[in-house]
Amino acid sequence: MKIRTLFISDIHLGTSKSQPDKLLEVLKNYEFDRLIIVGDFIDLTAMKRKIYWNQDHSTVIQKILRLSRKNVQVDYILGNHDYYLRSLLQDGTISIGNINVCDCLYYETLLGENIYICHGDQFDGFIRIHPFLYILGDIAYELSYKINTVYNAIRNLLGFQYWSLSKYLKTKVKNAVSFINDFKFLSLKTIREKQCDAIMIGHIHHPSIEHIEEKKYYNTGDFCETCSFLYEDEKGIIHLIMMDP
Ligand SMILES: [Mn+2]
Repeated sequence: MKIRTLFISDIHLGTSKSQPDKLLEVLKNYEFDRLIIVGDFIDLTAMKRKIYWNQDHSTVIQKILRLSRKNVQVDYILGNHDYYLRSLLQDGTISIGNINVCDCLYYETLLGENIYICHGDQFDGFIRIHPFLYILGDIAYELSYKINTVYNAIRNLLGFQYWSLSKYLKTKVKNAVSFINDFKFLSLKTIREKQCDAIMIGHIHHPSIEHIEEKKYYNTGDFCETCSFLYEDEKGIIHLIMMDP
């Protein structure tokens, strides 16, 4: 299918939770002029502890490099899991091959909607105030993910449907501190400060397209659990797709 731009984030390559096979499916099924990676593409933070890598992880990178050498404009916005690359940035941007690496960018749709795009960890008060607790949370998340795999293997044996523990925990725990709402509130504040029509982030693995006070909030989701992404069609409309887990 021909589209204008594909927006993806939170692939977390290098970890076992990453689902590069799903992303490869998307890269195969869509033809696009521009690819915008909204952070946490390669999980360098997790790879410092433990590396998980298979052929699909390599193929994703090769495929994107190949696209960037052809006619596709590729932008790579850095997230908190690939922030090590931020030290490479000079004046906020650097090019690796044909890929433009940056911290944020402005994007205009065919309909003239002006979108400010960044990974979103900038709004994460939890990371800012408790960086150490955040790392602990990350480890707990990985652990819950493993427990979930075993639990679902049993459910599957008994003929039950897939159920996501970490998604459940995330909704419960983060709702308790109105985590997601804080994101939307800070996003709205940023839209006003940057004087644009919309904001697009990733980071919280919670895909959505929403109207907030006449502005728009887009979240690209992730390729770990929800396997979701956004795209702009050739008419300038942005769509959210959630694949089966
Ligand atoms: Mn992130």
